[in-house]
Amino acid sequence: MAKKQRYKFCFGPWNISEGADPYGPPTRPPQTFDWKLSKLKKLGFDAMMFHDDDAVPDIDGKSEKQIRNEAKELRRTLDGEGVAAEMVAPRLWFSPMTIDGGYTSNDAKCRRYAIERSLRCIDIAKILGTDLIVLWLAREGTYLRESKSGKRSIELIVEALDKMLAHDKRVRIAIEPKPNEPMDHAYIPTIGHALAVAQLASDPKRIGALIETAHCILAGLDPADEIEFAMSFNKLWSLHLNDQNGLKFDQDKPFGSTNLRSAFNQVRALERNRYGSGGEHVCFDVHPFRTTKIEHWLDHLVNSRRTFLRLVEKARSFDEATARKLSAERNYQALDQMAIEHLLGS
Ligand code: GLO
Ligand code: MG
Repeated sequence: MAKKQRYKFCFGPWNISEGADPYGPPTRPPQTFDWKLSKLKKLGFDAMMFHDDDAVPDIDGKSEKQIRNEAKELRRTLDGEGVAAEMVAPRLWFSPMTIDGGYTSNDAKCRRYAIERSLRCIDIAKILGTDLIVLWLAREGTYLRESKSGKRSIELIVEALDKMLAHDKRVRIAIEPKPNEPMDHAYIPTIGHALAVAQLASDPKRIGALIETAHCILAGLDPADEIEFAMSFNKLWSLHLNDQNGLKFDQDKPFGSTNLRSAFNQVRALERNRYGSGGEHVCFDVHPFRTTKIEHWLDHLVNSRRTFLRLVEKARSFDEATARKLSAERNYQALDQMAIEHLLGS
């Protein structure tokens, strides 16, 4: 395995999913949170990602005090297992209050709900010992172009970010862009948009990004370039590795499942720029195939981590000097074959 392993790995409880899709019911029974947590360390993972209501179920019906108490209880459980909380994300796409979006809803009451919920999410994160909030802005976009104003929506997103930044002086917000699904178009579709919006906020230093492989591909962009773009600004604070076959629904396939060469280049980008040296985690936002049997339920996580570590070896043993020489000679044909041979092995 890799000679010096600096990577820390994590997944979320939603990554051990039951196989439901818009056309059919679950194919596996739900597993308890405690079961998922008990597996985490054994599989070689260090931390868990949380939605606010993964941490405090039925959060909307609970008082601030109840929310804090339950978060404290979870913190004790996590400490007992030696598992860290990587981040907490407000789930702003489930409630009847977020049907038309959260921060950009056309209904002021719903916008207030979204902000309040985000502030509670920050309280939970603090109790769980992380300063990182992830915003996947699922419904901040339009189904219908005439229904919202693009400029007003950005103002509303910035207002929400500012309220969150003011709520806790230490909190950092990583925006997870995705161009579509569930919306036709999202207002923050790429890392470039996320980092541009950060500049409008009251404290741009505390707004960064999370890159997900599948989301880059859905935007028609190269995940390795997106990684290097964010890292040029020191803004890559988290990472959702997975895979995606072309422009369709978000597939969340195991890392490297569709395009091994692209997976190699993502890992090479992380290696070159020392991702993880500031404590950042490698998270796998992957799902089991719908066909997966109960006894193989965790294999997509184990396999993604294994593929990642094997690609770390491939990145470290890639002949960078020869690659530089071939690039200088503009012999891209030879460089292409060299990359292919390297991945194929001897
Ligand atoms: C969906 C997203 C989702 C987020 C998660 C954390 O497309 O990738 O899984 O990563 O909700 O906010
Ligand atoms: Mg994700």
